[in-house]
Amino acid sequence: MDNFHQRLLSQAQDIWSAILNHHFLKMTAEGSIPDKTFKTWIQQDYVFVQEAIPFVAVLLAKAPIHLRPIFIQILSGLDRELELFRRNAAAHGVNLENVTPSPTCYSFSQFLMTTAYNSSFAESFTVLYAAEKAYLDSWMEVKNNLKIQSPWQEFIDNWTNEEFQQFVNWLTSTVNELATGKPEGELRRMEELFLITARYEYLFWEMAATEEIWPV
Ligand code: MP5
Repeated sequence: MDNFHQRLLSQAQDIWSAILNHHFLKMTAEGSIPDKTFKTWIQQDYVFVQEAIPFVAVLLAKAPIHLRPIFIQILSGLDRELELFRRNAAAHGVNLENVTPSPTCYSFSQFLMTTAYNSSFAESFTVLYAAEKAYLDSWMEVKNNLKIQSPWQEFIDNWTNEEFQQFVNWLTSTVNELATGKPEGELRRMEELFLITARYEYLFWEMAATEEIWPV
């Protein structure tokens, strides 16, 4: 199926436009984002990426054998990404030790693991696709509207570079392949998980922008 990803994206159109119009991204592009707000995102996304490793590892365990090599690459890419977080955190005085995951970060990470364990490979893969596509499009929005020399350039480059774009292209064609021949019930579950992931992506920017913490 060549266009299942279009069905996903068209179902998520309103959520996607809310993500791309989020003021966290606008402020980052304009350079008006308070340091403290951006640092909240660094801390929470560091935790999120740490938790994405077991999620991808469970996907690897469920993956058809010909996809294993690429899943191994994804895992080592995530490990390198943690290094990028640590380097930038050290340069900007951000403490990454003992970060308490915010309600949104915690709940999004739990959702990843629950999906990986309880859903089919195609369904879990759809969650990975949604999360990576949301980051590509979000950071592209920042890059295309950048008004300043950003102190956060390494993060912008990380999710907009050629290699990452190609990775998301691969995710797109693979989600289409996985959808091929699946019964409508499973396609609907893929769609539902895509929408939930997109909503979490919106919430993640909102969480950082409001510096969300547990109220009690
Ligand atoms: C990604 C991320 C991208 N780092 N954080 C959130 C909340 N969503 C998506 O995933 P990756 O694996 O860091 O490219």
